[in-house]
Amino acid sequence: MTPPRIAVLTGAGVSAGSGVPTFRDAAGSLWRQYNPQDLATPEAFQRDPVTVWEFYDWRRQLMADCQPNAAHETLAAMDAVLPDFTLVTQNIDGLHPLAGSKRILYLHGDIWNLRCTSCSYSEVNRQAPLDPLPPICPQCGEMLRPDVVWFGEALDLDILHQASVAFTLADIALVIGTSAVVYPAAQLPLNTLNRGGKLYEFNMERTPLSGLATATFLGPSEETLPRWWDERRQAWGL
Ligand code: BJW
Ligand code: ZN
Repeated sequence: MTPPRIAVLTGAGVSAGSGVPTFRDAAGSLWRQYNPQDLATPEAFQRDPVTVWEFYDWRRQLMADCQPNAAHETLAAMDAVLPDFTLVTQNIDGLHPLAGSKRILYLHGDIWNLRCTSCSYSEVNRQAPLDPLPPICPQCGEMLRPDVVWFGEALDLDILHQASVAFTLADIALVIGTSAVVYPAAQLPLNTLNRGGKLYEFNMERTPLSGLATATFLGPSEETLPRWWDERRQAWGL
């Protein structure tokens, strides 16, 4: 049997089991403690770059100690055996490549990349904590910023287009650990549904997508996803 074409959208919940804080759900999640307008917008960075950098430096230190969990590992295993497979992630934590995933589209950037606010300089940088803070561009002396997409900023159009095509062509969309409230990411799985494909959701709770989903598997994705894949893999002879 030919394996189906699969497109996956992941969010912060896929890394929750690895100890990375989510944004919107539990008591300890980031936006319960901090106001996104003060920390994750270009205006906030312009107003107070030091505070914004301290927030990102703290998260880099926290993420540096985190390891991929069984959900990341399952996605890497799927990447290795499925001929038509695309992983689209909203996460900036770098745990998908660490688990071994190869075909990854990063919608909201990567916290381990820094880029200049003035010239075209960018670098991969895993130093945590950063020193100096804010970091300075070695090419022009201006400030570097985290290479992430803040509210009100445009996503990379080429990456968004590739993600859109993958979900449109997919037979199955997997939506894992996202509250599905941030756009345009949240609308990607609708492309699969609109073309007659199936949507499977893996989350601790129901989301705005649950009513449309073919099935929602409630529980930690580090448990539900490996189980789902084990059953399918055998049925598809993989
Ligand atoms: C588990 C679990 C476990 C827990 N197992 N599950 C249309 C309508 C309304 C507004 C807009 C719209 N279009 C655009 C907007 C504006 C805005 C937006 O969406 N606002 C809404 C919030 C209302 N969007 C933008 O500004 C975007 N830009 C844009 O649209 O520009 C126009 C343009 C587009 C395209 C081309 C050209 C131009 C940019 C959005 C950038 C988002 N940035 C952030 C910060 C990144 C950097 C950083 O990390 O600091 O991205 S915000 C934050 O939210 C982060 C995340 O990627 C994103 C999504 O969050 P996610 O991943 O869903 O996490 P949570 O915490 O919300 O949910 C976790 C889930 O996991 C929960 O459901 C739990 O239950 C679950 N869970 N443990 C499984 N173990
Ligand atoms: Zn520069």
